[in-house]
Amino acid sequence: SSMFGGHTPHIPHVSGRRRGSTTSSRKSDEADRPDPTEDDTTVVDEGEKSMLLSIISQLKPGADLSRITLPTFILEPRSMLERITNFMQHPETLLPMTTVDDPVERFVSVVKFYLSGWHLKPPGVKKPLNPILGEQFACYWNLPDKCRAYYISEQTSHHPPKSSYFYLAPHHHIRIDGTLKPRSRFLGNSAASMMEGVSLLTLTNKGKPGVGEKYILNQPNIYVRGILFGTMKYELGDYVYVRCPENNLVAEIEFRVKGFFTGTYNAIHGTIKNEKTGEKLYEITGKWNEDMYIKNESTGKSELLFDATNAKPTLPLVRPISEQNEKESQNLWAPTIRALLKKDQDAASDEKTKVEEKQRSDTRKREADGIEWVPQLFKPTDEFGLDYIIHANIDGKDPETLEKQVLAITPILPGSHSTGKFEIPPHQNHPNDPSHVPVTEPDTSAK
Ligand code: 2Y5
Repeated sequence: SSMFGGHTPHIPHVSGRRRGSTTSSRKSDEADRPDPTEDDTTVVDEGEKSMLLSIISQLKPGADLSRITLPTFILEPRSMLERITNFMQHPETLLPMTTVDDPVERFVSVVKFYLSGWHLKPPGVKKPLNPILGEQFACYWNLPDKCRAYYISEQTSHHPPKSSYFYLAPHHHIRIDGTLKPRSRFLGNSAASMMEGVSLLTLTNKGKPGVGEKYILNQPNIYVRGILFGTMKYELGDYVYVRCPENNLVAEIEFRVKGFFTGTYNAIHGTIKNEKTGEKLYEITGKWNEDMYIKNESTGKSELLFDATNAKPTLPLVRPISEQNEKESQNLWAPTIRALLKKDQDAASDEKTKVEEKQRSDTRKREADGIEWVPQLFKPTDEFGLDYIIHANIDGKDPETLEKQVLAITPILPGSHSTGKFEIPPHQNHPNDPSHVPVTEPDTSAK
């Protein structure tokens, strides 16, 4: 592989097919947002290239990029906490899992969900805003069957960056817990973000197929190639797994970066196996941004698993900015995002610096006072290598109770407000029970 090589051949600028917007669903500024296409190359102009070169000239291969401030023209106009929701934007792959009776077929449906999210990305080579410590983002989906799904996230660490998230589709009995821990390295003509951290998908349907089953997933790494020479290109790489210990099933999937002379872009190749017997059940091939196929090893029959080219995302909905507090992503970064959308890099850089300077002075103050920062919505856990888990009991016996429990964690729906009780001063340790969450029912009338 030429991943570490310094001579990536010029990659032609491919203009992609248009697809639906993958950005925030706030109607107010949807029109200002870039129209995402399948394009995953970026042509930087001379000024931009010289900016990158001046950064690179100070870096040795292997250098940690997490403390380097990168130029704003590579920024996607939203936070990583929001970017993670791309994963939940294909409810048509996510929601059917709890209706599948056969454990192997159910596993295939989880793998299908897992593979359906990677094609959702901003055009070109962009990275989301690095969330500040304690930044929060919450959203919800109106699902086709009139039910809702909810997402809550918080930046639980700044150095190293850790984004913790929680997703619940109460009526579909699906819960996802995860922490994403990107570690970025400069490699020469390329940069890599190693996507550490796991996602835990739990089926909670009492009395239905697969109750209590857990699926542990990890993410492919992200490479940007052609920084010094040629055109910047976004690639996914390395091995990922989806594992269901209850049924001894594992999918091992390789995201293949293009070889120096051989191979194609965006290819995947994987197998689904019974971990106990070693029996190979399925083979998976295709491209994560186009068609993906699955072949049944015993029948030899191959079929389309997911068609990413024509799949339309279901966008999450967010409370209006006027209702968001100062820690919430879209509100916190609003001036930066506005400048990025206008391509005013100086203003974007100034606004971003303001937010980050505040974070620095808050850190200094805490250090001076000898205070340890704790997340507000998540608590540490040793389970499954998750690092953090939502700080609330989500154990309701029926979907309605579950929904109430989620809505009590933090405002998600328009018109819902947090109570004073919920605002824990940043210097105070979290009470070790979920009794701090507001008991008042959020107003669900607004939609
Ligand atoms: C930081 O600067 P920045 C500064 O670094 C930090 O020190 C400051 O803290 P402090 C802080 O305030 C801020 O100013 C730099 C660094 C931060 C990278 C991440 O400029 C990106 O805001 C490296 O941030 C890119 C490498 C790989 O950023 C490719 O290290 C990745 O760390 C993406 O933000 C491709 C995009 C663009 C890259 C283009 C060119 C690179 C040129 C390099 C030239 C040397 C965390 C890393 C984020 C990686 C982005 C990953 C994409 C999103 C994937 C979503 C996956 O204390 C979702 O000094 C998976 O004040 C969900 C799974 C669910 C099942």
